[in-house]
Amino acid sequence: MNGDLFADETRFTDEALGEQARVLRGFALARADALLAAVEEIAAAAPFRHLVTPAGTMSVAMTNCGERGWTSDARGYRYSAIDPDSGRPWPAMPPMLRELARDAAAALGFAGYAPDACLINRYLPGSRMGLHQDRDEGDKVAPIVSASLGIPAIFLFGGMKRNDRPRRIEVRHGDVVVWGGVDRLRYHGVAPVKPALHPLLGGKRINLTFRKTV
Ligand code: MD6
Ligand code: FE
Repeated sequence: MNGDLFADETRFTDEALGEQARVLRGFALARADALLAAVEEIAAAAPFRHLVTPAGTMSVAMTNCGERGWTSDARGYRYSAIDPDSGRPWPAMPPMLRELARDAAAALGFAGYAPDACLINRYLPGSRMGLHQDRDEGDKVAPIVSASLGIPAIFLFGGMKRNDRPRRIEVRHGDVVVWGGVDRLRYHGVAPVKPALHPLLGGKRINLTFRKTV
C-alpha cells in the first residue's frame, strides 16, 4: 500500500486521547448543514462578540445557546443565564444540538448526557485559544463535547498540569472531541488557525462546545 495514503487514513480515524477522551471523526458530518443553520439563527439573536478576559481581548468570537452561557469581562469568567449584551436570556438550545451532544457522549459511555450550555466559537485565520482547563462548571465529571465545523484547526490536548506537553490533533469539519470523567480536567486549547477555505463556511471555523455547568 502507498505509504502516504496509509498515513492519511490513520490520521483521520477515531483516536483515543485518554481513558475517557476520544476524537470521533466525522461524527457530526451528517448533521453539519442543520447545525450551521441553527448557529446562524442563534447568532442573529445573540451576535458573536470578542470577549474581554483578565488576560485581554479574545481572538475568538463567541456566543452561546442554552440555559446558561459562558461569558467574561475584565474581572473574570462566569456562566450567566442572561446575555450581558442584550439583557435577555440566551437563545434556547435547539433539540438537534442537544441530541448531537448526547449521542457523542454516549459513544464514550456517558449515558444520558444533558448539557445546559452550548458555547459557540468563531475562529478566523490567526484566532487561537491558549491552553486552559474548563473548571467553571459545577459538574467536573460530565464530559465536554466539542464539535468542529469549517476550516481545520489543531486542537491541543494536554495533561492535568499546564506544563504537560499537549498532543496536536487536527480537527476537521464534522469531527467531535469528547473528554470527561478522569480526563475532564485535561488542559486543552487551539493553535492559531491557518488560512483555508471550506465549501460551506468559507474562511472560518465554528466550534460548538457543550457543557453541564451545574
Ligand atoms: C474550541 N473551546 O473552541 C474549544 N473552553 O475548540 C474551549 O475549550 C473553551 O471556548 C472554555 C471556555 C471557552 C472555550
Ligand atoms: Fe475549554
